[in-house]
Amino acid sequence: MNKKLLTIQDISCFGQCSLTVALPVISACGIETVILPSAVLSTHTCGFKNYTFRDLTSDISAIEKSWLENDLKFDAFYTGYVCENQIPPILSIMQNCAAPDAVRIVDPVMADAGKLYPGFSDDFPQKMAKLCNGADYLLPNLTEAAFLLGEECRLENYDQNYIENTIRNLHSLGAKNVILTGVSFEPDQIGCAVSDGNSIQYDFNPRLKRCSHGTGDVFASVFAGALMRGKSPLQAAAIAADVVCLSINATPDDHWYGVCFEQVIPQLVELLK
Ligand code: PXL
Repeated sequence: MNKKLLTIQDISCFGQCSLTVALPVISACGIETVILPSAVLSTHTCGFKNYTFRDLTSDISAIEKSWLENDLKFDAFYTGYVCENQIPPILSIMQNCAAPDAVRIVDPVMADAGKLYPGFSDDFPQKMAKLCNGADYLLPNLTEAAFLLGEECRLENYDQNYIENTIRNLHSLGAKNVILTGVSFEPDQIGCAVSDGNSIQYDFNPRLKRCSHGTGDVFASVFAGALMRGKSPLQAAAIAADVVCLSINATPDDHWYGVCFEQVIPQLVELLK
């Protein structure tokens, strides 16, 4: 049967992130992609000035009601950038609109490089932690992991012990599998750690000079699509990391606000074969 994935995150009209990445990427993976916009912004919030922000929290319950009345159910949920008061209504949709054995993929989008994104209050990470409880796949970067755990953020000079401790603590929030991104033990390599709660496997790629906005959304979207196509979590993470590297390499140096993932959709399709 045709699998349906519901993704819940914002529409940043301009900026190559969130739904403008997730919808094309997951569709290219051959998965029917249903969207629920958490907010509509003129641009994303990092580096643009005077962005508009329409919070769509008050629409969510009515959308859920409509879906329930039409008996619409989803095989997977993938959440990204959501607003302060959306965790309870999102948990309600994930409970009430789930097909049997539906999986929950949670990317706790809220921070990077040691800082919360503009507009999130200091208690947002605690709210986000509630969405992580019950996630089948939790995909934080190192900064988000530290915020979720209420710990000091360490972005360098850490060892494997620190990473594996962090992963154990993330499982304690109630996540079944943890995919921790931005992990680096060597200056010229970066990658992710994939844990099922028993063992941890790593996937590394060469570190590229440029670090770009939107790469987390490309990673999570490819991961979600590849997983739905039957790849293992480690395979899905490795394909996602490859697509991120290809996207960065396809992006001109002066293109600062996102990555040109559109250029590498043919390679994504190949990697899924
Ligand atoms: O790429 C993550 C993201 C998603 N949505 C919005 C953002 C960001 C990161 O800055 O601002 C609105």
